[in-house]
Amino acid sequence: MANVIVIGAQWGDEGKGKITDLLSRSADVVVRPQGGVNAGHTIVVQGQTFKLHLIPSGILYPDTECIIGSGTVIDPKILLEEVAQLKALGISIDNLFISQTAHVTMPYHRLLDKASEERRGKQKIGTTGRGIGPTYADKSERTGIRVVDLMNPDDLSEKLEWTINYKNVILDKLYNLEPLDPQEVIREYLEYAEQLRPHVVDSSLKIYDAILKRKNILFEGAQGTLLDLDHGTYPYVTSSNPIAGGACVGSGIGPTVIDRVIGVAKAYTTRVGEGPFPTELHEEIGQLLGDRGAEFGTTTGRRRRCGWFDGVIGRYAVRVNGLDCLAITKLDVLDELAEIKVCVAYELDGEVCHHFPSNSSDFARCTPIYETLPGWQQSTEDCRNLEDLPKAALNYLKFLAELMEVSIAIISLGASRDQTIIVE
Ligand code: 2SA
Ligand code: MG
Repeated sequence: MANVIVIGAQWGDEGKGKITDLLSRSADVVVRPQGGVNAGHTIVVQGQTFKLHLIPSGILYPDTECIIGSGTVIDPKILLEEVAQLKALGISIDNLFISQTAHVTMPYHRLLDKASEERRGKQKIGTTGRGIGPTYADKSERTGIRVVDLMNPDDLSEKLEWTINYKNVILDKLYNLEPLDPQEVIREYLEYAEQLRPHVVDSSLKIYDAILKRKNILFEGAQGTLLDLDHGTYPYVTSSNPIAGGACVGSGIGPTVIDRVIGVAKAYTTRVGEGPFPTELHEEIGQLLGDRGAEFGTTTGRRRRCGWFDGVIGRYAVRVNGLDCLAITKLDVLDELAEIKVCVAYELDGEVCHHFPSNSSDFARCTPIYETLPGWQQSTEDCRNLEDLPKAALNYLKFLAELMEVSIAIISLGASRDQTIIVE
């Protein structure tokens, strides 16, 4: 197992939750390096569904240490709700650790996220409205509140009073919104602080300690490559770095300790929120994928946009993440189709384009060039070995692997832990 990064190779929701849950079995430590409560991982264990936003999926294993890393942004209210949900199901959270240098999402972040989306009108990003962008903006602007500030009531009061008075000007003058009462927010957050305190650690040190002890560490990315702030479809991206490099930054460790990077991709493509999506299907088949794949946002319940597999994006994900292999999820969703298309290149202004264009306006003009493959029109849900798969399904996977020049190590055929084929 060694030290592995699991990354989303598309626009998020690739099924990283299930894959990390599987790999967590052999992990001693699971780290969530970036993102916040915008993420949503659905895990089904023995018929029970867990929806996790911030807490790494490893929490379901009692002996796995779970660390929310310093590159994350933490909404304590939602984190504590998640904790309560787990405790109610009898799951211990003694193995949960929170980085003291992670940033904290405050009520004004949520308000500003929603207000700025509204103000953008047609230019809106389609954020989850969870205050993610504004929290990371404050981090960059160096006015953020960190977990360590929460742990020190005097510091917190001083910092928050100043910050809330400043944010109130923006809320009032720019958005005509009610100002926040600094004292009320301080009181609320100090209460959260006391509940979180036993879990707060120096996360980089804790991870390094695990590295020195040669423990197996799993870095669980949130969102996906195309939502990366630097390398995604800007501005229709999230405000963190979901690519493999971001896992090092968000954990406070160096790249030399990483042994393997696994990309997770659906057997088709989905996207939630605004922004270009060349292989999007607006009609029947898109509807079918959405229905069969139950494509609704875990956090917001929004219907996800669906389309064919995009090999250009796949190759891009291999490149920017340095992927060693892929996990292909939701293959079973394609079971009914007579024909399946795969985007092998784009057409851009009359030219064939094999690489993902880093210029957003070029990307928005790309149209897909497809190859059509035969479907298998039989259920794959109960396949447990490669030999069980219909020939056309094997061909489809082989086609994807050759197109992206990467091996496929895991195939997922449903939400349960056992609906999985491990190839190598
Ligand atoms: P934000 O809220 O600032 O991070 O939104 C910016 C863009 O990032 C997208 N984004 C996501 N895309 C897919 N899945 C995500 N998590 C949830 C899920 C989403 C949900 O698992 O389903 O429930 O709607 C996620 N989080 C952020 C977002 O759609 C914007 O395009
Ligand atoms: Mg998700």
